[in-house]
Amino acid sequence: MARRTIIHIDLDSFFVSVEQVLNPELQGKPVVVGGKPDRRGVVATASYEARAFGLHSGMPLVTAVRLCPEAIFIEGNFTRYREFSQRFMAILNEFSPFIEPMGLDEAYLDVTGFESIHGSIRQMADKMKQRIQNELGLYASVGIASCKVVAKVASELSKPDGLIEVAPGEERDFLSPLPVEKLPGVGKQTLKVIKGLGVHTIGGLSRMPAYALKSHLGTAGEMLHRFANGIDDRQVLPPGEAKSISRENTFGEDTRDRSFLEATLWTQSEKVGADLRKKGKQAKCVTLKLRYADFATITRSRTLNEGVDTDRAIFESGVDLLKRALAIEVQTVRLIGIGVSNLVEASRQTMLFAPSDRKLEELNKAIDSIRNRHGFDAIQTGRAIRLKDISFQP
Ligand code: TTP
Ligand code: MG
Repeated sequence: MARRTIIHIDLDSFFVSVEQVLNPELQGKPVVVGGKPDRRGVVATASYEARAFGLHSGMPLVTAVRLCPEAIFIEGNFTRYREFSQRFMAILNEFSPFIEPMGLDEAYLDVTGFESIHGSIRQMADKMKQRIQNELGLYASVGIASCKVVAKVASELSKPDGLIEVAPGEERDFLSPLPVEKLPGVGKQTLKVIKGLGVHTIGGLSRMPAYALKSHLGTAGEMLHRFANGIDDRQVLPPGEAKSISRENTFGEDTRDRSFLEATLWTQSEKVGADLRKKGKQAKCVTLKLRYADFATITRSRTLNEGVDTDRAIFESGVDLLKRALAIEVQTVRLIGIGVSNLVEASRQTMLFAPSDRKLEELNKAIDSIRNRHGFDAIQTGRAIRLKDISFQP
């Protein structure tokens, strides 16, 4: 994948800071948004002055008042926060159209190549911070790196009012000494497992064999291993851009007929593949969904090393997942579906593929173009013949 530059930006103590902007008397004081301390409830956020007393998001208010009796407790007003959030996102939008908001006060921006406009990405980030401060009165922290996970860790580490830029090639060295809980994706349960393996730093995690993490944590383990090594090819996805594409069908009658299930899967794979190619994307994850006669619904996913966009590749992963699922389940199937996710830009290096893959790609393109002109049913491909009496939604 070509080198990218990603910014992660997150406002400091967001809810509290908005309250402090609207009521300057609160500035410089320990302030908590979350509710009155005489009620049950938790801290939504605490000002940095209150954090110095050990207060943090999620802490019961009764604990917060015990640790910091002089704190000022505010109920909060979500409408106000949403309005500040919209103004924050509007400022970011002026810097890059490639922006993925995460909640109200945080976003990723793809700013690859934007240094020419601003001198450097760091200067660009400084301008963003300055405008947010001038126009909203809020402070933001920024991480700049070659991928999302490193940018996110960098902005967290820089808080408050900070900026950390991790140079390309320095990702691993940057992450390595940090405690493993700083890595996004490491929640409470995962942390227990990882510490049980004697690992305490992100560097320690990066040196574990990937298969060992997989055996303890499943596919999440593989992802964390990549993250710990500073590898993360997740794209910055503006809202509205599909994060997954899928098709599913419920049968009139439950079945375990393997060739019928596979034929259905094939037709679904063709539709998913066509959507994927239309968007110019490839998928790095294929998910099979099954609902059994008793309505129990399962999904089984496979993560792929390379992005795929051919019908065949999607189908083959799906069939393999189907075989495994049916091997351990005796019930008949009511619903089958297939989806793809973890979408990446389609690489334009088709010439590097094996000739047989190239042929497949060309075949898919030819079929796509006939179907675009004459409708999906204009062509029936081999496996789908078994389905001739069944009509599908497009
Ligand atoms: P965060 O960005 O996680 O926290 P923050 O902005 O308050 O502080 P900082 O980024 O400087 O560490 O969350 C943004 C807002 O979301 C936060 O102001 C309040 C709200 N929130 C909750 O309501 N409950 C929570 O558990 C968390 C973590 C946040
Ligand atoms: Mg924040």
